[in-house]
Amino acid sequence: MRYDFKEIEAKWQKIWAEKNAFAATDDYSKPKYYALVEFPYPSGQGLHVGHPRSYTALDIVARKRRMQGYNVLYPMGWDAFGLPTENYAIKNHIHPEIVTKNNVAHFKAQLQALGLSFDWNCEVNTTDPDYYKWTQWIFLQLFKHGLAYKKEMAVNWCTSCKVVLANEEVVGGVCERCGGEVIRKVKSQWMLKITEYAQRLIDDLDTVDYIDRVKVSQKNWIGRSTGAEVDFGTTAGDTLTIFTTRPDTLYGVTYMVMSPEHPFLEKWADKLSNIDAVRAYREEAAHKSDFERSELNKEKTGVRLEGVEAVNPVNNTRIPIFVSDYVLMSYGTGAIMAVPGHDTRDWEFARKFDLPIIEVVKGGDVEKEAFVDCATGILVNSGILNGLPVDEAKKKITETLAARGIAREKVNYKLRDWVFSRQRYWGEPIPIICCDHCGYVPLDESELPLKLPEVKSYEPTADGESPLAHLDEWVNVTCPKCGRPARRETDTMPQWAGSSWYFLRYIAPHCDTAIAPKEALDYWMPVDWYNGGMEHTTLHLLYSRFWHKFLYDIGVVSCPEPYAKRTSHGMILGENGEKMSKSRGNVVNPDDIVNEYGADTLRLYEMFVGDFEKAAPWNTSSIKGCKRFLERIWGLQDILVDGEGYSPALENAVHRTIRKVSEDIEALKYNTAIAAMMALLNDIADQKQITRGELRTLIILLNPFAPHLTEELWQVCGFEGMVYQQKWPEFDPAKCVEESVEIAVQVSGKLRGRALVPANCGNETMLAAARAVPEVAAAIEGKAIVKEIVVPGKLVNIVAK
Ligand code: ANZ
Ligand code: ZN
Repeated sequence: MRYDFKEIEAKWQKIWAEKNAFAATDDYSKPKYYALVEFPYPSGQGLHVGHPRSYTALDIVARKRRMQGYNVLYPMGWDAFGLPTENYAIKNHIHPEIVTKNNVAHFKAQLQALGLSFDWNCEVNTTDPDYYKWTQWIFLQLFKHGLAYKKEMAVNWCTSCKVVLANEEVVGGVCERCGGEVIRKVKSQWMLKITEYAQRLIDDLDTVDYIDRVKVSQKNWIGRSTGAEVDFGTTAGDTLTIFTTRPDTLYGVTYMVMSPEHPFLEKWADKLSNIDAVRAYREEAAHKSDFERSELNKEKTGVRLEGVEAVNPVNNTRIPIFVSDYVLMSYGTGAIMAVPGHDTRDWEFARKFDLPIIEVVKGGDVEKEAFVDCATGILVNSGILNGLPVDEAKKKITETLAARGIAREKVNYKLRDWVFSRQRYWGEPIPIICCDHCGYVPLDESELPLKLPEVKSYEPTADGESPLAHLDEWVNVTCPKCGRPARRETDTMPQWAGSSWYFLRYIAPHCDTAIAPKEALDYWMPVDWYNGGMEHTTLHLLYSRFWHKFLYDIGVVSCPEPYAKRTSHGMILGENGEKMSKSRGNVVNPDDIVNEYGADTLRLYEMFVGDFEKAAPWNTSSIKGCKRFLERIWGLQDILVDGEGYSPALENAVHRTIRKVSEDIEALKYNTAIAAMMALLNDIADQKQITRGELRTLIILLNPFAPHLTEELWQVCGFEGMVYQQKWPEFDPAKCVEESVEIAVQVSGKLRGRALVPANCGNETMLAAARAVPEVAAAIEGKAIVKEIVVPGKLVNIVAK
């Protein structure tokens, strides 16, 4: 019988849907398993072949867990607010709601054609008012707890999208979305105090099972740094406080640097004879992003203050003060003590401005370069610190200055508060009313959702206000507190809002009295396994952990962390090894693959293509190999013989395969799980027959990978029920031990070496081991293989010419 994947796949997708086969149940007596993948942004381009890599991987986990007796929640939804949809709507004069609806329908059809076992009863869409009612509700709680506040601040402004970007959205100095130029602009913005959670966000990483690189990059991003604040006197009378991680180097300070935005500069305006130069320099710095300003090997610039000097508290020497853009106002105190002997940026600056360089830790050559890696060094030229190792010197000087009241230990974090305002249309309206008399007044919760009003144009205004600002009727309201005329907030939330809590809504997408009933949240949370892209590590993943911790603090959820386990897949690249993109012309459309080879082949291929965690270039010949494997599985029905057990010759191989597939799925080693099934198939082919017991097991093992084909084969062979309802097979560890035997390898009858192979292994395994012997490989290189003779367990003879 031909393997007619088109008919088979359509047939089973229909049956699963009719049976509601993959629905999570509310039988809370069963053990639960919550598998989650990042829901997609339904862009106009439709599904990318990268999406199924993540979705299939956790589909395999979800299907296996159901077979292991768990009540499984594996949901899907749409992260549908955001700029690309809005930009498309502006260009084509179609309402973003309609654009979204069309894109979602297209995406959904594409996903359903892949046979993913999502529970579509739980589908959510972040742009649905019943959904964003709760996004707004969470915002109100944050506001009421002092974690949402408004602040005038210099923000990253994308000149092309005309929108404020979070630091995380500025990559390499340009807009992450459009590549446009990003400048600094002062605006009043809603901010969320994620910094209040910085330490807990670090500490609780110890309680979750995330892959290391995710933990490391979250920790680096939060950037905890321990040191001291030290007060320097100035001739202006003010105390200039700095943050340093190296108080031990205080005797090596030869100048100070203030950020161009430091408030003292204007305060000192009448004392500074060159205030105009300082102002001009500040103006220049405003055009640079923090990223550019912090770059290590850029040319150092600055202006020396004329009229004010600082005093080093350890030796009372007077030192000059500079403004320079390499010191950021947003970190520490916005001012530093410069130690050119031991800090690279200070060293370069000192060379350029001809400032003294003092060695205070022995071991380098500070005339040539800053001696930075000096943590194990000994202090010199440092008064009371001479002879001390760095660690002790830090402690001693901090204590000494602390006793004088001019220093204190200090922990700083790189993490900044989250800029939560967007001046755009297609986002959740921020449910706040601005009253001249009462300030920011939260909307009453009974008025949620605050729906997005209709507008004629979605274009942001030239002055950067949201298009909502034009809607007088919507904007002008009476203050809920004092009854005076007031205005609605016209900023909307960033795209990251809806995705910060969506996993909670899947649990009860239609609940209208709460995010979800408490007992449902308690049962399903935390998510047991969450897979998603590395690029979300410091954005979505961090934001959602923050929101979840807040919801935990106010008693909405009972677990402090949302995700028990986090893994990440590598990207699927174009056949040329480069990122798939329209401009490179290397985009593979998943629909084409499904049409030509079938969904099961695409699924299997994406899991086989390489190490799950690494990027993998598209490979057309490997996809053909996957198809052939499935065809051979399909052909097993022709060699089926009676017998519910395993035949003695194959028994150990079957047990080993069960173990391998079971364990590899848990360890993200989908490719080697498939390879193990391929090897078993070869062993079966050697036997030229398969018992019903063996086929049964093989079908169940393969089902999570190729669900359609396996259901059909199961039915054709007359097994009872459906595969997805079967119990996951067990293995007998005693039968998994692999005894090995040594075989002789000849090339054209001449002994060339020996190889170790598993006892009772098949011919393919023996041949592969034989060819891998270096002497054999050398002897057959460049020759044509005429014949391969295998004597099981004893010998391989490769006849080559
Ligand atoms: C003196 C010193 C000597 C420093 C030395 C380093 C090495 P992290 O680890 O990133 O926290 N710094 C402090 N505030 C700054 C700001 N607003 N902009 C730019 N640089 C700033 O690094 C802290 C160090 O970065 C601080 O310690 C300070 O330089 C600098 F051998 O003080 B250090
Ligand atoms: Zn009021």
